[in-house]
Amino acid sequence: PSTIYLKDYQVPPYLIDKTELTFDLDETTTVVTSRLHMRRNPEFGLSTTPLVLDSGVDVKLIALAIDDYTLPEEEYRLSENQLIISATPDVFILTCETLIEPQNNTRLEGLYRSSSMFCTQCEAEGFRHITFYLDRPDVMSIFTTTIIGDESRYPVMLSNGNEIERGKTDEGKTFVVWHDPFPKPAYLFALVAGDLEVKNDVFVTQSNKEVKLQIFTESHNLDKVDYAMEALKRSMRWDETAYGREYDLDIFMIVAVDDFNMGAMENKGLNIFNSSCLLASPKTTTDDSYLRVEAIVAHEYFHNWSGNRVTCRDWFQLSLKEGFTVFRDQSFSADMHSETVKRVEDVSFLRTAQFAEDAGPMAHPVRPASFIEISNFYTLTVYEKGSEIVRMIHTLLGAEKFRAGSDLYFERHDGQAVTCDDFVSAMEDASGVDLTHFKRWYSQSGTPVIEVTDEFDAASGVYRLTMTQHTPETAAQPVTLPLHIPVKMGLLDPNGQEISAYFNGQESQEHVLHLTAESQVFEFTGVTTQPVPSLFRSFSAPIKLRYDYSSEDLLLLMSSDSDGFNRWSAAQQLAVNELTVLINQAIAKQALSIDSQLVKGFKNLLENKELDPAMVALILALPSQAYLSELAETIYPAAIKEARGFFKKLIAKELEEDFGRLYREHHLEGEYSPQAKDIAHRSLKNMALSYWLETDSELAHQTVKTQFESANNMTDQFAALSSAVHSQHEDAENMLASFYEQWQHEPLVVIKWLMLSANQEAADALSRVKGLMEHEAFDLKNPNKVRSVLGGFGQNVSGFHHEDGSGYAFLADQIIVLNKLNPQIASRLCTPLTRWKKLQPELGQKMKGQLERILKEDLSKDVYEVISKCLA
Ligand code: B3K
Ligand code: ZN
Repeated sequence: PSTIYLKDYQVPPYLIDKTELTFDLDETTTVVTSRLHMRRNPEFGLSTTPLVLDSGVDVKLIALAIDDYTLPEEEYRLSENQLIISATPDVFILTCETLIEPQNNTRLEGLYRSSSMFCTQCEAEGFRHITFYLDRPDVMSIFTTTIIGDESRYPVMLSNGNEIERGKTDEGKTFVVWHDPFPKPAYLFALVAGDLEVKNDVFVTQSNKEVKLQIFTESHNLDKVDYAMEALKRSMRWDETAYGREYDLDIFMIVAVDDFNMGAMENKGLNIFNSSCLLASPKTTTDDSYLRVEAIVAHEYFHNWSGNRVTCRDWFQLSLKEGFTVFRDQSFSADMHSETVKRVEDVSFLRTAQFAEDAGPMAHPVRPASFIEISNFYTLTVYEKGSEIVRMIHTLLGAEKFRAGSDLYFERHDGQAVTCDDFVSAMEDASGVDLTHFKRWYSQSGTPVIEVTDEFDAASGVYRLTMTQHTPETAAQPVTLPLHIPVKMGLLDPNGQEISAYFNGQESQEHVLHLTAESQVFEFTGVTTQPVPSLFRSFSAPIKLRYDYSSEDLLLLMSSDSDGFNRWSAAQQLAVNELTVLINQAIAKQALSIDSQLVKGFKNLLENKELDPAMVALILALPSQAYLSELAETIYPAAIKEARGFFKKLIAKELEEDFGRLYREHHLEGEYSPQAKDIAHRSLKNMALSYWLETDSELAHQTVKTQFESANNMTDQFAALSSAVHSQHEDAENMLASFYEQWQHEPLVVIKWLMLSANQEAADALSRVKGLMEHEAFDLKNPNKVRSVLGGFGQNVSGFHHEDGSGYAFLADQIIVLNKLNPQIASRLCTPLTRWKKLQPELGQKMKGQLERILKEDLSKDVYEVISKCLA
């Protein structure tokens, strides 16, 4: 497989002004006819360049014509992934008839079947599996789509834009014509056909335009779309107020499908969602999933401007739309609920998963310089770190100038396919802030490490912070350079009061420092006592901080910092410090013991009734297995697990009474609602329960069962079940079985059950997971189920990291099978194997052996890229 480079970008030699598509849908072969109104691109220069269209192996060519001239075979060349026509006029219509077999499409890209319906997924390069095309985002075209199908099977036939015509064909089939007035790249094309029910609503935009809103699902799911509909309306309103962005078509549609490779897709006017990211009801959906539905509905809707009206020039610019849109959806969720809670959740995820990616063999800049398979670059780096870059621009410019920048960006580039540089230029031009140095964040990978030391001179009242930055080198990036890093910070006195100090002549309790050099000194005056620095408030940059905080410092920050994020972060740091001691004892096979300061911090925390229960719950959550693995120099999975288990029990025993009390205080009676206040109580109650269960309390053991049996909502029921499973409750097996019994007809609950079951720690974890794959509920062709079982297993320490290597071999077997069936899913499943170099050597070598075994197979580009980079 070959590597594609950003530096080789060229404008397209041809343009497609109009695209007319006809789909004749059928159970066996679907006929696609395209009429492409093409011309040579004047910007390209050379006027003799052949026309090279992208094609998929699965597309069968039937007829090809330029204007009215049917091309004989000697006038074109067809290879595995291209159709080449050497001579064309300057302006012409290319007509092409192709056959595809959506029912055999297990890759779930292009046109495919999901249960009884037809649906599409074209981003990034799926359209070429439908017909021959210039399948690249800088070719934007006006689409008109005719869908022909049997009315009784496909009463609903949808595509982008507005329905402009409907009628019967001579054979008695129904046809529907859709027209989308906005030029778009092929990756935003969508088609859906099926026997679907619809929920209708209306949104009136800020300029008083009525927009018809429709959510389509299979009939048994129609009762679960109300929440998504409300979330959609909130998103539409928010984008008007926060960004001045109004919706632009007369209709906005969303369709839920069960088989989908990722979360959802922002096709123009016709979003397609994985049903797990759209459907919600109190009895079947947890609070987390409610919030996820809201965030994803918002994310896809926001793409209408950040992605669709202004799109990407090429796929290296993916973060232009994804980083920005993640930033937008994070801000939206923060506004709808709690800003601090949202920030903690996002940062915790970033530090765990994106940092690990940035330190591993697939590390790449937010704007990658090369790839083999673009599907592999829909990553945490492009999305989450990309969002952090936009957030830093927001911090550097301030809210008002940032808004001016985004207004200018949308105005300047509406209808265009542009680059990350264009985005930054708009921000600079509207604000007058120079972001030249800052832009390095887009091209340099790796997580910067910031070392901070300080000195205080009581006599002069001067406090100095010395900051040094360094980004780790990698093979692909032998030299790394200093970045422009915004450091939001403040100082606390020993009583936890904010110190008002002078920096650069300005007196303030909070400062934004600009760390731009490799090493810099920042001097504060008017400081009367030795302060404790509160650094990188709200996580003002995606970095790793090294400052030698004592446990007392951390306890002070934890209880008193005015920045809620840093209160949480201090608690995490203290927990990490203490867990590290325990992990090292476990590695050395010593008895575990610690005189924990964190317990004292927790004690104070639990006595403070003023605090947001959601924040208390987050602070109580111990650093995860995954986060501790990311932090470790060498990962000892079993030692980390042992240390976490020991620590949790220790805390639970010390604070047993508090956890029992918290449980009762935060238990809600009455009807379920997914509003922030109630979610907060449930999260603290269930966190308390999970600790309480770690004690020998008979009452706790009884409580978990009662909650499991009598909860009126999935959050509480599933929390009880998970806690029982993770604490190895004696009834855990029975509870799992009865949960399946109760919910076997709800696929979205079944995937949660599969995940928890696969995740269950046990000596025979592997054979249990093999059993799950044989279970009636499992289906290898359904990505949600595969992710649940194999993803869940990848987090199972005793099963996946079994010392005999059987867990790794099993995952490798599954990757090899899925590589043929669905390369995108197969490639994602490789992630746990990408950490082999950091694993304790005996395990790392076993993992490596499996990577080498996979590499010997006939691999898709997707899997090849990941595995070969792991072994490089
Ligand atoms: N843009 C899509 C992701 C497409 C992934 C293609 N492999 C969803 C999103 O980010 O909104
Ligand atoms: Zn997106």
